[in-house]
Amino acid sequence: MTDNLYPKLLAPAQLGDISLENRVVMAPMTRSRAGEGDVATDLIAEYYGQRASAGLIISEASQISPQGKGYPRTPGIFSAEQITGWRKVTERVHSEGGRIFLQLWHVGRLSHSSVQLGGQLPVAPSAIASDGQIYTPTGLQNFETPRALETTEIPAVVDDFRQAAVNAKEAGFDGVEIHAANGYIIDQFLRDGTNQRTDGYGGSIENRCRFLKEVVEAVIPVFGSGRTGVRLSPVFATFSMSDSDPAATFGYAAELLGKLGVAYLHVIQLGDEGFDYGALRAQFGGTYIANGGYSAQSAEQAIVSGEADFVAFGTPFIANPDLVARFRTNAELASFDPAFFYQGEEKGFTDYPPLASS
Ligand code: 8OZ
Repeated sequence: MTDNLYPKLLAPAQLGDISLENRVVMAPMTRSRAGEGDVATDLIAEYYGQRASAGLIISEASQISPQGKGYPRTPGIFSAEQITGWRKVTERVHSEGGRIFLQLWHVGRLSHSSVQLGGQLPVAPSAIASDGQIYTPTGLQNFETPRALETTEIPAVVDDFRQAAVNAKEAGFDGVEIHAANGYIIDQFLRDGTNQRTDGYGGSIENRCRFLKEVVEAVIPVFGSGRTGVRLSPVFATFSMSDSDPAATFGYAAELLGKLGVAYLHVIQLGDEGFDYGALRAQFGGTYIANGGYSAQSAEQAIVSGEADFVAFGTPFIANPDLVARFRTNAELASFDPAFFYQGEEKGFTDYPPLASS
């Protein structure tokens, strides 16, 4: 064993209410291997169990309701069978000494009537379609123009987030992360490119942040603020996402989340020349998880310099279940095969060996 080159990254640390073995977080990654009924399977339990040496695992996004689903084979967290499936995952991770949060997800407009109950249109803050196409059971299709939620319908969607958190607790998760990033429903409310509402949920930044606020306020009592995190992606531009003033919109959101006292803010730091993530972090004022293209070395540097408290790694965890051990021994990292990101069952999923047996 070589000297520990990453003494901060690999040291135990407190995140909200929980003690973590290290500051390496496994980022949420959709892998599209859920079973019948969008249930997490034994294979999924195996996959997360293999990665339990991460300080914290954040699960792949899990739809909070049938309406919140947009893609084939993503695991849900609303049915009894889904709770049972996820319980196998949490038991496996805990038996390996790990910690795992569930990511709560509603796709909003990034869905298709062919995957919605009764063939209904997907819902969103406003009736504005994303450019591009979506995978459906019958192949790639153009995104449809969603139906704008009535003001009176919004409390039920907020309550779906709360109930999903209750279900996550029943399934044995250590906490939840609210997915407010990557162009899904909360992000659609936050940004003025997708939110043109004229009620209390649109217009001003305060109004556009109201849905996020209500979701966070509904979820916090379930696990406590020390076990409730939020993920944002201020400059994510896929799926026609845009905002006229990301610094102001996300600055306000970060300050709001700081006041609400969530356990952490997890930020996908794309395009860092154009956006001041340091300012965002200061506006939040709490524990900050940085994500996006970090190496062990740059992660250590980010923690030492005070740029981040924890660093989330996504794709490095795909082919390196023992990523933390590899960092510790400065071992080479295996590379993943993107052909198996979203398909392949065990192939490209649970068949990447840890170093000792490779
Ligand atoms: C890749 C494919 C499908 C969904 C995200 C939940 O971007 C996702 C996702 C990623 O946050």
